[in-house]
Amino acid sequence: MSRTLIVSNRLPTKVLRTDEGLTFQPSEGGLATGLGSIYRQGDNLWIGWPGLFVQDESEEEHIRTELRADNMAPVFLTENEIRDFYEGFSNSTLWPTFHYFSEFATYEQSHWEAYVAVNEKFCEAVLAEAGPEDTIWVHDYQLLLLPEMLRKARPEAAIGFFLHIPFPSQEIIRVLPWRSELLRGMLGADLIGFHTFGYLRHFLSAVSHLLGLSAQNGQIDTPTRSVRVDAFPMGIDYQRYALAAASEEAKKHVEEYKEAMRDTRVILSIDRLDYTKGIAQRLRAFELLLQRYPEWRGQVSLVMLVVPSRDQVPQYASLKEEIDELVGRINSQYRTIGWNPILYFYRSLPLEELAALYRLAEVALVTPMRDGMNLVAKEFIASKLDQHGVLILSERAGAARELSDAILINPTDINQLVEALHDALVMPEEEQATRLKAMQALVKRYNVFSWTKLFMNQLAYTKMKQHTLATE
Ligand code: GDG
Repeated sequence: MSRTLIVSNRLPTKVLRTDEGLTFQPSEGGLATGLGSIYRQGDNLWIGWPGLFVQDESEEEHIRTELRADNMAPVFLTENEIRDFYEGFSNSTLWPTFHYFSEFATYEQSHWEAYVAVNEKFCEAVLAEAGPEDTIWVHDYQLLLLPEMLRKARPEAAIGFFLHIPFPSQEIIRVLPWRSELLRGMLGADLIGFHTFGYLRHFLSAVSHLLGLSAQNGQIDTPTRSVRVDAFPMGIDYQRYALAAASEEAKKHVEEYKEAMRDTRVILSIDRLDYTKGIAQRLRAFELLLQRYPEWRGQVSLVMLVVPSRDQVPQYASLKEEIDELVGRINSQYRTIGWNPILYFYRSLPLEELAALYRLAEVALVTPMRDGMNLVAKEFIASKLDQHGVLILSERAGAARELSDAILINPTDINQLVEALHDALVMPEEEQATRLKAMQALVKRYNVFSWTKLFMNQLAYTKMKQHTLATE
């Protein structure tokens, strides 16, 4: 019997050490939901880091057994590995580089060595589980070397790789001292997926310029094998967000919020703390809106949820300070006794409250500098049951390729952002409904389940074709 193994840096369950002992908390991320239908089936398995440092072997065994019961297998990482592989190479070298923030990138040989070593550790964990017939689906930028490592050990295995972040222009990639190793690492897969055709084109150009490999019709020919590349824009679990927004609980929250905010209109902003998300630029645009259009003072508030993330990386800590300062300055300048311009939350909220915010907001302001896809934009669309609401979306988010009925903006053009905010606030209801309906049809159809299916079917097809060619 062949199985499917999903491999990602983090498992869809987070293990926490509390006073009562270890607790196992399922993650609610989009990937966990989308792949839930796969890894929970039969003997399938999800392999990844469970999010804590183990103290001894008995704790390891305990975690291993608990996770096994839910079709997961842990890869244990040490504090040094998290520092050098995760915070170091993954989040201080690859993340800024792939998001066009090369000025933030560090190039540390020791981080690179940790990255290689941790990818090897993952490779061993996968090999300990994988049979020759199994399908292996590797996820994201923390594991770029893994496909090739697996290929060396299992030349016949079906290996897929999906990149969740942008793939940048080859001019940017070539700055990396380890560019060829990284590209070769990815090419160990049979199928490589990206969110958009733009990222795919960048990848093909990098492979051609840096490795001298040619590509035709979505196929790269290496000296020994051919590798398929394609775009698979990731979707969300549409029903989950539509149902959460429709729930009595969300309705109750919305009524509470409205009363507390005295019916002030709401512009919503939701992100992880990250310099790629354009949070500070968004605050400056909101400030300029209040300056340029004083009629909105007292009428509109920006509800801004920033979820803590990667606070061990220096740029994230200074971004947090910048946001705190901007919010403080804008609020102190414009607030009145009864009105707060910005309602800023630095924490994460449970899904029901998130759904209530999506339902309440008239405008969603999704303006990343760069974003692989951006699922928040799609979740907002799915939550708008009454088809009343406007999405302002950065043209540099992968989601902009599909959501062309949003108000698309260039996030560095602050004037355009201010005008988009004003336009959104005065947009006739009929136009809002027309735009939302078109986007809802798309987000509903191309959901996370169809995304998973498309990728897995394409991988199976690629494998079958390779096999047919080899036996001809
Ligand atoms: C990476 C890529 C790509 C946020 N706050 C809360 C909360 N969230 C959830 C959202 C959404 C998810 O977190 C964020 O997903 P994004 O796609 O917006 O962004 P990244 O985390 O950067 O994800 C990105 C994605 O991978 C998938 O390929 O789209 O481009 O960077 O689902 O709802 N969830 C809860 N409480 C919160 O406070 N429960």
